[in-house]
Amino acid sequence: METGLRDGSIQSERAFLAAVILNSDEVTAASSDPLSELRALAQTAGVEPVGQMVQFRHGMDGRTCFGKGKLLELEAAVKELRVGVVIFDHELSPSQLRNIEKQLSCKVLDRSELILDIFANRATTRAAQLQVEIAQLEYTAPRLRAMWSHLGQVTGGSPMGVGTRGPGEQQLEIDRRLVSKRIVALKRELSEVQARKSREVQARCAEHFTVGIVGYTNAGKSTLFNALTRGGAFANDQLFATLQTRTESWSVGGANTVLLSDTVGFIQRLPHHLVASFRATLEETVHSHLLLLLVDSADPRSVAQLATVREVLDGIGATTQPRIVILNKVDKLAGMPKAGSDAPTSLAQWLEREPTAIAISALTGSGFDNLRARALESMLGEVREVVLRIPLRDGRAVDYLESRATVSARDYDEHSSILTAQVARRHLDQLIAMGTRFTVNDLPVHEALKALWPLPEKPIEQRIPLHERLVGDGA
Ligand SMILES: Nc1nc2c(ncn2[C@@H]2O[C@H](COP(=O)(O)OP(=O)(O)OP(=O)(O)O)[C@@H](O)[C@H]2O)c(=O)[nH]1
Ligand SMILES: [Mg+2]
Repeated sequence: METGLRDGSIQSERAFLAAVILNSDEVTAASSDPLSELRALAQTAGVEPVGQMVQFRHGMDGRTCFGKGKLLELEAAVKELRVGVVIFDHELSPSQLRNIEKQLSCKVLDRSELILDIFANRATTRAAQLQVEIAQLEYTAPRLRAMWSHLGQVTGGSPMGVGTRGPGEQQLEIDRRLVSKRIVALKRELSEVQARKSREVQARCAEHFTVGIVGYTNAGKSTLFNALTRGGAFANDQLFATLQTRTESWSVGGANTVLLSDTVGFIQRLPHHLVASFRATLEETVHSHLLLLLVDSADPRSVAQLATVREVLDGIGATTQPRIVILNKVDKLAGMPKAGSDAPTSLAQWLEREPTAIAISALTGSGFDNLRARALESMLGEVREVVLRIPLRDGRAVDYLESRATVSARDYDEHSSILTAQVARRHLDQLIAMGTRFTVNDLPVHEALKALWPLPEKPIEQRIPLHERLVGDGA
């Protein structure tokens, strides 16, 4: 079905950026350039920002966001600069959107629609496309409007650009019903794709030590990933260059190899529907044995960005594995003066704030040795020496251990192979999954596991695979 909603690539249009900054939002209000992120988002979407306007207020105007006088000012600017689209830095309600559009005779997008537009253009895998389309339909359906039919007068012909192939008024009711049906069908397909993906991720985590690179968009995750592995991830100075995770092996010293994953970047105020849809993409992150929290240490907004990353990780339930903060782009950091923000301006200041962080440059490779050493330490820290007793017939289990763990002694009795081995918990989990009947230190397996790796506190809810939580929770 063609809903007309996804044709909205706002390519090479003249855009005007607008924001209300609430007096309560001290950090943004104090920033010397509060619209810098919106500008980067707009450029990533392919439009040309030609002007911007900020109003400081105690609260948003319920009808039009901006106050009356400011809106008139905006209307004049839109005419004078021949603006094609006005983009607001927050979510607007459907009625606010309509009211502002009516007054400006010009297309209006909010921050969420802009981000969705970027995602729609970037999504290449089936899973990403499904996720984006669901989020778009859920977000846009209540906002379906007679798609700027009045714009003919302004552009002197048919309107161009985002959403202009949308339905007319009479179509709206029918379209809303079609949209609901479409969402149901897409969700069903997505849950199938995700169940498969989820099995893959869990199998990978059972067999290998897995490390996830996570961080704010544009922190340098893909650049680091490419530098440490044989690469293949798309890295670019754009927001949301990466929309799908990618996994390669990374040698952390000696014969030790881990699996490293590059992931989708986070952003502040990510549209609610998008977070829900992308949860499954973040499944890699939740299951990783170690998380590298990558920060662009030279970005004046980095402190808030790191806070956002931590919030998102907590929100998706990635709370049980160790996290290492990585200060990236230290090559850019040297003596950067930064006005109007409390961001650290030197490595020393950063380390005061994040004492256990590692400083690196993904571009020059500095700090990589340190990073490898810490990853290796984390990997080996998990290992315990145990004596395993495995039925003689179960050659497959013995082969598995010989190839994945370090076996230091082998013995036999009438019924069993007796192996002394250095194993990680995941090795034993894998033996259980293979149906092996074995003992650990002469104890029943589950009892031994509890003693060797006491469980971290973890709410039961977080053990439910993400895709199962996504399906049916409505968003
Ligand atoms: N100077 C400097 N630039 C870097 C460094 N690491 C990455 N970059 C640049 O930062 C930009 C973003 O890099 P990416 O690797 O695409 O960032 P990302 O975190 O994968 O971004 P998303 O996929 O959009 O979330 C690119 O232009 C990189 O060249 C670094 O250590 N120093
Ligand atoms: Mg990337």
